[in-house]
Amino acid sequence: MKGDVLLIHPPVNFHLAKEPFMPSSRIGYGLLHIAACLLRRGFRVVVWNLDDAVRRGISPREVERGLKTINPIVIGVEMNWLNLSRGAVQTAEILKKLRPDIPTIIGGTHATIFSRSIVQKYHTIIDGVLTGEAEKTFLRLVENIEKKGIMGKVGGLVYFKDGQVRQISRKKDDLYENIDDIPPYTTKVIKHVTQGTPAETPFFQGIVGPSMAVETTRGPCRLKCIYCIGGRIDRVLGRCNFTTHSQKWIVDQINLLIEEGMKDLAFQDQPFLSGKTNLLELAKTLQREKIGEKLNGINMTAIPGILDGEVLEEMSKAGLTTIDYGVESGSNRILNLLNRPTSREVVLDAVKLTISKGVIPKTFWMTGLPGEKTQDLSETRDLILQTTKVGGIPWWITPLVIIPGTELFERSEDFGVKLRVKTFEDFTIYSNVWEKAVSWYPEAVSHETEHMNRYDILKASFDLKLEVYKRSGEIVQNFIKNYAEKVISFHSTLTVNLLEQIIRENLKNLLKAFF
Ligand code: B12
Ligand code: SF4
Repeated sequence: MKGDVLLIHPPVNFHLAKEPFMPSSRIGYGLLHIAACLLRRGFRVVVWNLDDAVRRGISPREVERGLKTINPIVIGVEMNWLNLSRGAVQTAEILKKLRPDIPTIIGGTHATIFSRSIVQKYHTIIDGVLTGEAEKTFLRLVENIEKKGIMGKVGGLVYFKDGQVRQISRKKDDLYENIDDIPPYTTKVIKHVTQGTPAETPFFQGIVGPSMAVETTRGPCRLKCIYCIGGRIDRVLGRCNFTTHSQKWIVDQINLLIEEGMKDLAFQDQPFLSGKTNLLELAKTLQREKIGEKLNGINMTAIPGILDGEVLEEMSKAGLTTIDYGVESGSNRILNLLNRPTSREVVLDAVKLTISKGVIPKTFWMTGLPGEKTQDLSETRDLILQTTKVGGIPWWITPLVIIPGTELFERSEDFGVKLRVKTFEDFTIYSNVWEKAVSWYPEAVSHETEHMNRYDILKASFDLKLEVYKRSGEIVQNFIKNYAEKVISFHSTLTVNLLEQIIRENLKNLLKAFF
């Protein structure tokens, strides 16, 4: 039998007095796919949701006790998201104190972007950052440690030696070219920190039930919206071409999670880019497998206007209940500047078409966009209100956070933007702030524009949220009166009461969400 490997989803911050303003309730499926690859090779893998454990009041002593029950040969700590930056480093620090002999490796999108700074500053507590997609490379690293006692020259590894940060370059073979070669992930690896028994909460709690994201695609998006990393993800994670999982792989993953208790599922990557034929096939496969009947709902993301009536109808019959539409702005001038392939007209048509097929269009909006002026904001306000009249539900209205690796981050000045948050240490602000009843977080606004300072950006999002919140009753009533029946006609698992509860709950949440 091979050795144990411990993978950790860290908390946002061990030392926050209250809940973090950007919670980290989900374990990334990237980490879980790494676990699946290790399991396939015969390693015993334990995943800890330390975020959940910290919320339940676990102490460092209990972490130590938990470690003794596993005795791993390597520990991997997830830093996929900016809000995990502080908590991942703190986790590594605790582990190094307890077990300096066990190599601790950090990985994930955010860690990859800042790998060199992280290693430079934290090399005494972190043995390396493993950059990019890591199913193959982490396995190689674990096997090297098991066989030779050293990490070895694994592609993408950033580490510290002889007073310098060093990096081993990645090769083509460092990732699975065919993503179907990566096994579906299981939540069974997620264990209780102290008892080592299966965790009570392996799933993220959605409004209706336990929910999980399922991977459908990998690789760079062909569209290049300036504020998004999607079109440039090849530079970060190392995969040069966009690729799609087979229908069989997706259904196997879904069925596995259903067996494990999942009730809600989300395709949050880019299935919408896989093309009409592929999406219709996916819909037919899900219908044949009766997936919709086994779940409360399926959610996916899409760009407004990219899905036609036939795809929407078939996906709805397959169980798709909601679509997340990133609308971002109601100003065509701004949409153009962002390189969004949409317009006000396209958005309105997409919302109408989507609800006509029984799928709830959730809309997402931002403020603080480059070039945005008062006139653009009033166009956004106008479009938000128009969409609510035709079946759209505003889900998030938040200030734009400029993420490293995006075109906007790298060419901020060309877009008239002044970044406030630039370095790894600057980004720890997203780990350091605790939640308030309303989302007023000037310290976490990432930038200022030619026309708006950070308070203007916050106020603009706040004003829009209030506009919607004030109309909550009206929005819910309009939806229930005109659209609930249509949604229920496609989805027998939903009821008017449930729809009302979900929409009300979210319109309340709108005031809280920052990013
Ligand atoms: C799908 C998706 C989601 C889904 C599911 C994510 C998941 N992986 O489980 C959901 C909806 C849950 C989600 C949520 C969020 N997301 Co998201 N998401 C994406 C998206 C579109 C695709 C990610 C993906 O699935 N890639 C494929 C998988 C397999 O790769 P991966 O998860 O990165 O994992 C690989 C490597 O990173 C690495 N790795 C990961 N973990 C570890 C750990 C170790 C130890 C090692 C060695 C390696 C390693 O190996 C993995 C396997 O190859 C990306 C954009 C993109 N195109 O990448 C944004 C992205 C990752 N998300 C982002 C953000 C900001 C968020 C949120 C904070 C948004 C919010 N405001 O709530 C939340 C955070 C959730 C949380 N836990 O706190 C940012 C992160 C930017 C940053 N610097 O932090 C991205 C890059 C998008 C963007 N805005 O630019 N997201
Ligand atoms: S926002 Fe969507 S469409 Fe635009 S680049 Fe990102 S993933 Fe692609």
